[in-house]
Amino acid sequence: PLIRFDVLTLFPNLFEGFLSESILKRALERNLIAVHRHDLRTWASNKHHQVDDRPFGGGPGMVLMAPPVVEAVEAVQALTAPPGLVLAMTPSGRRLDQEWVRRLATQPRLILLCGRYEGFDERIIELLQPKLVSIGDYVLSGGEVPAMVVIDAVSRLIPGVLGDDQSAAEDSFGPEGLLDHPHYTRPRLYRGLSVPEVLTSGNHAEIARWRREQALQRTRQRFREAVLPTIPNAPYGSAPPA
Ligand code: 6GU
Repeated sequence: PLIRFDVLTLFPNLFEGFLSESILKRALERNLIAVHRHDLRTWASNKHHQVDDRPFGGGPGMVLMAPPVVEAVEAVQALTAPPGLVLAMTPSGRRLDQEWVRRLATQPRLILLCGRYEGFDERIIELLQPKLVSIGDYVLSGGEVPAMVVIDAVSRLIPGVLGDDQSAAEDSFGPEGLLDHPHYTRPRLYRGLSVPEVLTSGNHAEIARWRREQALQRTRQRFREAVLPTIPNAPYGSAPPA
């Protein structure tokens, strides 16, 4: 495989459907990628197979304990070389973007550590020095969905994973950082809405020009939307504060 993912999680079954359909399924079958799941509970040492505990200092929720997690990562890294880059999935991490995804796709091996509950015991972070990854500014109940996001986004950049009729090069956030242009397929007319004439003209230079202009417009529009909401809950496009 061109890249190997090792996922450490309390819920390995959550990945079942994700890995057994469509693009990921095909990439696994063709040995372009490998995904190995490891149940963190395997490394629980105490008699209750406990991997989480109440926070020192009080407060709600449970904290993932350092010993099982650190030992799990070390054991998984020792399975095969190279040790791999460790990514800990946490909402307090650095926000994942396409540029980071492209860099991750150059790695031979990624170790994805999925948290649950209130978070990781901080000594896990100190001892393993993982890269902390968030997929956006909202809170999920665990790192499994974010780990799937990383596996999906990275895998589709691995040569051969996307079919001939697919392409990563023309996606949103390509080299120029532009959003993708609009797409149309049959039928030509649907509920009074027609396909822009240029797309059926056969003029490929004109089509390329139109698509680029649309991509630029969309990117400008989204940039305007992104900077405006200085007023809490102000609708997008409303007047900026004086
Ligand atoms: Cl990586 N984990 C959790 N639990 N919530 C998140 C996240 C990660 N990224 C955004 N929200």
